[in-house]
Amino acid sequence: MTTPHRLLLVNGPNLNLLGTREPEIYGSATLHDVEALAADAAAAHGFEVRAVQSNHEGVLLDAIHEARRDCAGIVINPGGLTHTSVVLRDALAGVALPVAEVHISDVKAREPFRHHSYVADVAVVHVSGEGVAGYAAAIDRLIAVITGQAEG
Ligand code: CA2
Repeated sequence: MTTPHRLLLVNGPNLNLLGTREPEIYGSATLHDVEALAADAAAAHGFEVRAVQSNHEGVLLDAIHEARRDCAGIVINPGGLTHTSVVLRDALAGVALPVAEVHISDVKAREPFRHHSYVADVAVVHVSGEGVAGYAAAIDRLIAVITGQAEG
């Protein structure tokens, strides 16, 4: 089977609030801006993006499972689920697609409870603290892995 030129972009709980509160931490871009930026970054490499954001863990799991059918990789900002969710980690490990983990803020420079990620060791690309531009950086690096230009 040929590799699909499509990525799944997953934004977890509360990221629908981007651009409305806490701009000192998360900047002023909205979720819509992030999804447009991601689509542009992927298009530069001939890929498209299917974007999902949900405040419901099961919706995210279903989207991740579905990606097995027609996506080549997953870019995910799991939000607070990063620090709590074994089931999200199991879903990502279960679909066996390359994963890029993105955080807008520098999680290692924040509260200690944000320092551990259940997703980190199932991801091949990690971007944290680069603001929303980090989504584009993660997409560039993930596509390099998918196309064999970088090691996963
Ligand atoms: O820095 C990130 O991208 C985070 O994944 C964002 C999560 C946080 O729990 C992680 O530790 C780091 C929080 C997402 C909530 O986003 C909001 C955006 C604007 C206003 C309120 C919340």
